[in-house]
Amino acid sequence: MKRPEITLIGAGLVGGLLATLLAQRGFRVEVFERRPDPRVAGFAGGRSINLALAERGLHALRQAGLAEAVMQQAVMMRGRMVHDRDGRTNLQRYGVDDREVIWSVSRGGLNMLLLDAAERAGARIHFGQRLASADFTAGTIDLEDGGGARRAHAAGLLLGADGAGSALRAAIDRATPLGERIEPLGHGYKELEIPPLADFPAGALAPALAAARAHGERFALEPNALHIWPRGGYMCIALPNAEGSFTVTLFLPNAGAHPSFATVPDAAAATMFFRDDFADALALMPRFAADYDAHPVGVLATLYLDRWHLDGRALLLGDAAHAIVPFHGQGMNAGFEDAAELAPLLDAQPGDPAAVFAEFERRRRPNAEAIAAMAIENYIEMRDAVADPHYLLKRALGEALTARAPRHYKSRYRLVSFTRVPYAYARERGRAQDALLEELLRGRAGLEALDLDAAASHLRATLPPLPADACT
Ligand code: FAD
Ligand code: 8R5
Repeated sequence: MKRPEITLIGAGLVGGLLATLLAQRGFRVEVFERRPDPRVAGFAGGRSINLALAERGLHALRQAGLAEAVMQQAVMMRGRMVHDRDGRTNLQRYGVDDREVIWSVSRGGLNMLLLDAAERAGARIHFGQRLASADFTAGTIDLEDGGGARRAHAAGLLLGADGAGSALRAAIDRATPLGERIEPLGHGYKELEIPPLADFPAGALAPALAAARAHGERFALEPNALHIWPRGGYMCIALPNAEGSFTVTLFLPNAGAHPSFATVPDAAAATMFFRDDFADALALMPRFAADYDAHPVGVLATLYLDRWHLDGRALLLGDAAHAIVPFHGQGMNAGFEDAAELAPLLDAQPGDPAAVFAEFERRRRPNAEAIAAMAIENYIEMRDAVADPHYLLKRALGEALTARAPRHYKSRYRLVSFTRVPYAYARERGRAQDALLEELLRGRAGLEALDLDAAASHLRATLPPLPADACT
């Protein structure tokens, strides 16, 4: 059957992977990317920004033959390292052992690896070409180069992987409204940095860290963890970079509370705030003040659409279709899962894109809605529940049930991060498991008087076994 030419907008993470998967299947793929080629220009200012890669994303990379190359530069994160106000730390493992971990990878490095792979597979990427508008009747798109010059281009099958601010989404919406709804979280974020130990100015390190540096240690914190400083209405996190630094992110309400970005507008206010709330982290950020003043406050919101495609002419995927808040570390993972699902569908039915797009939306949209909701819920869990006694008790009971009835109990976090069961299933199963934990714990402040074997029997009698693909 004749294969339509693909016109892909955006060579970010999802665009790069999708271009690779489609070109590997013999599609002719033209990609238009607004930004210059990062492999030539050097990546945005040289700041290290990282992302958490989990099983869904890793599996999609395996489909393209890229998982091994990505893992070369990845740093393992076994669990959450929780930092209390007094600087004490406690590791909460994500999974049962080191087979269930997430990975910190460099965004710039991953993007460049995907661009190389896409070109190797035969995709043609045109950098510095911004989609300005689309004419779906004429079948053309308008592209603008860096100098502002516009040209019309005959479009093939249009795929939009142009991110949360998607221009293709806006163009489709003008032709046929997509039912777009954007829900701001009301909190923003700011990126800061803990440099490698080697980069600390002389005398800026506490004696224990100075000694660690002398022994060749590169990291100022435990490298194999995702660090969290939960503080109730707000928090900091830190993810390790392979070169020894950590990217720190502060999440705060935008306004209407203290602390908020309104009441902590600059480095002077932020330094006082961090002395009170994040003293151990502040001591590891020699460039704190300059970073705080130089880096913008990032916006956090969830994007909901009623439709993801315009009949057989154009389809949105990745953040363009379902941008979510970051608290489950699943935005890229979900977008990679989109790409890995779309490529075989198109390959099987290249002559009927309208049917493929409808089927893709039918399969993916309920799951996008589920991970969007779980991501919002995980903010609450990360920023306060990780230090809440009732939460810790539920966690302990969950672990006891995991050991006694592994085919009937798997935490929602593990279903999301270490399996590929649909997100909507993970959310439903999580709800059912949570109700059972609450029932077992009613009126209790500890596990001492609870018969754990009887609890496991009750679980087996109450919930069906997990599906086979949730038991990896
Ligand atoms: P993007 O990666 O945003 O790529 C869109 C591309 O389209 C860009 O290259 C852009 O230049 C291009 N483009 C935009 N407009 C046009 C246009 N008009 N014409 C042509 N090209 C255009 N997800 C995780 O799974 N784990 C994490 O730990 C994680 N951490 C994150 C940390 C940060 C700081 C942020 C901001 C996000 C994080 N995410 C994480 C989410 C993840 O980054 C996104 O879900 C993912 O990048 C989506 O990929 P995408 O290709 O759809 O969009
Ligand atoms: N995204 C992440 C998790 C879950 C951690 C846990 C959370 C920063 C802008 Cl906030 C966040 C997670 O439940 O213990 N895994 O991966 C990544 C996260 O934030 C990323 C780095 C981020 C957007 C800023």
